[in-house]
Amino acid sequence: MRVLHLSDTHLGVDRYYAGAPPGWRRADDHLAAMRSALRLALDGQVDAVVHTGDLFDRSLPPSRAVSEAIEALAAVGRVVPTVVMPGNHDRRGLRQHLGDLGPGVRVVDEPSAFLLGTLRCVAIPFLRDAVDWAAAAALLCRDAVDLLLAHNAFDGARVPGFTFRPRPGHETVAAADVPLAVRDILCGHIHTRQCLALGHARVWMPGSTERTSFVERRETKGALWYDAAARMGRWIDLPARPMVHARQLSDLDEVLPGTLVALAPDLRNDEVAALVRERGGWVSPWARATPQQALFAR
Ligand SMILES: [Mn+2]
Repeated sequence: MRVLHLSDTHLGVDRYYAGAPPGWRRADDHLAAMRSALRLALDGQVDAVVHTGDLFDRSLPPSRAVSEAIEALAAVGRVVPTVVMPGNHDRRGLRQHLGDLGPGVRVVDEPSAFLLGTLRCVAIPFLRDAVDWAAAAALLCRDAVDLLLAHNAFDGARVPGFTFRPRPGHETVAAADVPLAVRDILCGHIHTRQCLALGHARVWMPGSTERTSFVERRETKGALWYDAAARMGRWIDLPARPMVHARQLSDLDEVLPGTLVALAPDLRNDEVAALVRERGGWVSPWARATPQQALFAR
């Protein structure tokens, strides 16, 4: 069976970009990224879809994001069996938002074991303490398991400037917490794409489908195409919003249309504003307050 694995779509991001053109929403980027990942399933290139959490950016998502998620998941569920589970951002669970999406979509709010097509799957939604994670895994993986679905950090997972390591009371799962029956783990949570060798298991992390912050500006975004029979995975690259950190005015020369730009605090506001106006972009009036806030050059 061929599985499309996507994660961390963070639908409904509603950060406010002051100065943006009317109707411009960063949430549209996240929706477009999820739709382009799911297109592979709609085009018949896989036999199942798994979404491993942080479907929404917030535990109480905007109603528009909920209806967009329902539409996208129901459509893919009519084509192939689909599983979706909560991440730490969906901490109130997903069923209350998604309701019943039909027989093709399984919404997993609690640790559970089930068949996905012919695959024996165990799904463990985000748990705050690795001790609870290990207990749930031990309980559910007593028999043979083809795939484990997770939304926790694992020992050795990396994001820019940080490597996750287990410690008491922490969410990071150690190799010893993974039952021996488990070989491949499809995991969300970590927004940086990577495949981690963890004792007898491998942890596949496709990362977020869209950049959620400037920390991710150098990362390629997309999904994972996983062949369960061959136990082989392949990264799928998909377009994401370009992001650039501008430290000097000349850095803006290289900026492609559609780029979100974070400005170094010492850049002169009037010079930046003139340049952006010339290019038909916009500057957030509080673009200078923190490096996270941006201008958008179209
Ligand atoms: Mn996330």
